[in-house]
Amino acid sequence: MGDRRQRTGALRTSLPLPTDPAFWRSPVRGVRFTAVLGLVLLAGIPLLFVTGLLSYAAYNPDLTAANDKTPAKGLLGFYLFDWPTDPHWLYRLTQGVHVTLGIVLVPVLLAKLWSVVPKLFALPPVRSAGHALERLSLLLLVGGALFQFVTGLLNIQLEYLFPGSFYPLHFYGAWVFFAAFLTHTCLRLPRALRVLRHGLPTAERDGLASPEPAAPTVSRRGALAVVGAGSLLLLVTSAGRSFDGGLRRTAVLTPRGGAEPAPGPNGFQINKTAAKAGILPAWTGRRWRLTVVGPAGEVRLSRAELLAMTQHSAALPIACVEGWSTSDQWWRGVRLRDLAALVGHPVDPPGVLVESLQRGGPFRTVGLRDNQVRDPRSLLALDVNGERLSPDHGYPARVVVPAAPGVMNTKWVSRLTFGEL
Ligand SMILES: Nc1nc2c(c(=O)[nH]1)N[C@H]1C(S)=C(S)[C@@H](COP(=O)(O)O)O[C@H]1N2
Ligand SMILES: [Mo]
Repeated sequence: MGDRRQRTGALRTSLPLPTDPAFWRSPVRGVRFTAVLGLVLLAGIPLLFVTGLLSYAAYNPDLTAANDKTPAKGLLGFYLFDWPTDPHWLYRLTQGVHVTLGIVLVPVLLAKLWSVVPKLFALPPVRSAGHALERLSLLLLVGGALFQFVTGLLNIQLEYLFPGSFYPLHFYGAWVFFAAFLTHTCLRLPRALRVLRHGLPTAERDGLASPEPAAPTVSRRGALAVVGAGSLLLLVTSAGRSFDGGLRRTAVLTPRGGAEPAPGPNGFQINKTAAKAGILPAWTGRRWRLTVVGPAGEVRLSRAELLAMTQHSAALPIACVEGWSTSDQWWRGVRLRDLAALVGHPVDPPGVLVESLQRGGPFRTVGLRDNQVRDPRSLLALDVNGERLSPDHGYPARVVVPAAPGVMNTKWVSRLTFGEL
């Protein structure tokens, strides 16, 4: 014992190395602190995983190649199902939870990683084959966690940083991370619960608590409170972007928070403006026609002709994959199923391929499933909130579908092809 103290003492006066347990001096570290944070993540991360999988299902990726951002998914798509149209706020809820929870868990994740960092440097690096395997699973766990949180946060903060490639990165990353997370939970949960209930057996060193702790500046409970306060702060500065008006103003930390872009009926949030999407005013003027295609042939309709058809209203939100959403807007226009009837599908219309005037970009075309086309609230909207659509919200016409991700509400529609997906 005396030997050891001398040795570490000598090391520290020359060069304190992170591989020396005494290098880590915070008195906050310890298996209890780590276990509490671990349990919070145990509650949160499965919910992140499930809402993330739902987000992928909501794109209806099996319907058409246009919807599928991870075509090589193979068996990982085993759980896919037809995304419903009820309740109409479904995606607003699942994706709002996914993104907001991801933001809120950041302090917990960082604190958890901080609490176990001495183990990263512990010597010897590998004690046995089992230990080697465990460390490998930790590499996937820590790497996976950082990867998922960083790609998710970058995607919501800098929208188009990795257009298209975000989906495969985040989807495959999720499976790797969750597999490692499950393994880790099976290995560590019993011990974490035991420690929280009965404390650590006195003879045991946990490898986390500092052998020579510095004088405390904060208690463990205080440190947990700081982490909790950080999460709470992130919650109250980001959750508001799933609402309108005053609540949205509280979301000062994330895009689509703060004030609405403009006053008036068309003043709600815009994902991509017409200018940004490269929509030229000449394409949307009087010469614009909607082409509708079905077994009975092709019909071309002007906006005036669409307005002369029976108009229907639906109160539906815009709910973006990036986690922001609007409350229900009053859309008015022609039912998708009425357009299907025009081209040879008088009853039980099939799905439809929607195309935009937009020349490129990942969202210029999307497939909608038959249940979405058949829903009487699914519209080719011409007006919103009692006014004609603004250019940025998709003038001359856009699709709105209940419960669907914003991505499926194609703006500046040019062509609807029923039945061919
Ligand atoms: N043609 C086209 N339609 C589009 C998009 C786009 O980039 N191009 N973005 C989609 C996305 S990601 C969202 S969230 C909604 C946003 O609709 P809004 O701008 O009217 O709020 O439009 C969708 N429709
Ligand atoms: Mo979106």
